[in-house]
Amino acid sequence: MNYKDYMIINEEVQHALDNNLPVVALESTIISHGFNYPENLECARECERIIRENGAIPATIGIMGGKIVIGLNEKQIIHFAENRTTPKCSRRDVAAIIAKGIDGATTVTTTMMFAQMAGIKVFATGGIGGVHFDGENTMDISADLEELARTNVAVVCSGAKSILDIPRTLEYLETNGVTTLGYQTAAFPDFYTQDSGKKVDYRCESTDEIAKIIVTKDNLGIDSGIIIANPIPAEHALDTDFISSLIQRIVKEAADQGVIGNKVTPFILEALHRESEGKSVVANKQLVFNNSRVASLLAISYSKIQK
Ligand code: PSU
Ligand code: MN
Repeated sequence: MNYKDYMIINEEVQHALDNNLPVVALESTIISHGFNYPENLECARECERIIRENGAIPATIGIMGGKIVIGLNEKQIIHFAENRTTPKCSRRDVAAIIAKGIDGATTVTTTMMFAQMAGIKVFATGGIGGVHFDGENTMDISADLEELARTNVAVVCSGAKSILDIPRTLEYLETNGVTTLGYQTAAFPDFYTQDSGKKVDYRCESTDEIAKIIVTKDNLGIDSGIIIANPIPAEHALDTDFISSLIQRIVKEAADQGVIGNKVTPFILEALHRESEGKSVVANKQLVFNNSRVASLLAISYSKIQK
């Protein structure tokens, strides 16, 4: 047996892959753990709609009944949206979840893994995981960073959330050879705002330019992901002081309550959505939509070069 025996690729996505058409991967942890119901469902549907509108084919990824599904259908997406207790599936969980025949919501890590297995090059999400505050003591460093260090998938995101230690996250990426590209920006965004105060490695003006870098990396045999940092649209960005003081308080609450491991990110997201009176939800949705759009353009640029 090989990995294909554990994978179901939907017909439309398979047809696209066979014919070098642009495909954009989407994750399912953002559905089960990133938003409440029914916003999670609306968001998942809207990302797919935007990808189609921009000329690419969406492939939302998740594990259902022990099978890796590439391109969840409407009913399957509803299943992830309704079942918010579906376990988060990171690299360490994959074999156990598949062998047990249960469901798993794919994170950035596992969506990258499965996208690569299926032959998908571009993935859109909100923000990557990273080094948590006090990570030098807790060792809470997202597996996303390790995956970015080894898997050849381009991740279009709005940087990393300011619930994370962004300078240390960027140091970690540098050590592991992961390039950060800014889409029409030189600043590394921090999710709710356009500028974390840190810089990306290279600013790019177009998705054609980005696709050329990806192809060059692959031709050189350099195995790693690439981060395409796409800032939240200005009109949806939150006030820096408002969001950073709220985050500081919530991160402290999480630590005081002893929240650890893979519960940390969902705990903080949920508290933020609740305590920002919905502002963070709107911002979060809008940046994911914008990332879906840019990922579609990038997938198109990439398939043009392949042809
Ligand atoms: N950032 C978000 N929303 C999310 C996540 C990150 O804005 O839902 C999810 C992604 O799936 C990411 C995961 O891969 O959280 C990181 O979790 P951890 O910190 O446990 O590695
Ligand atoms: Mn963690």
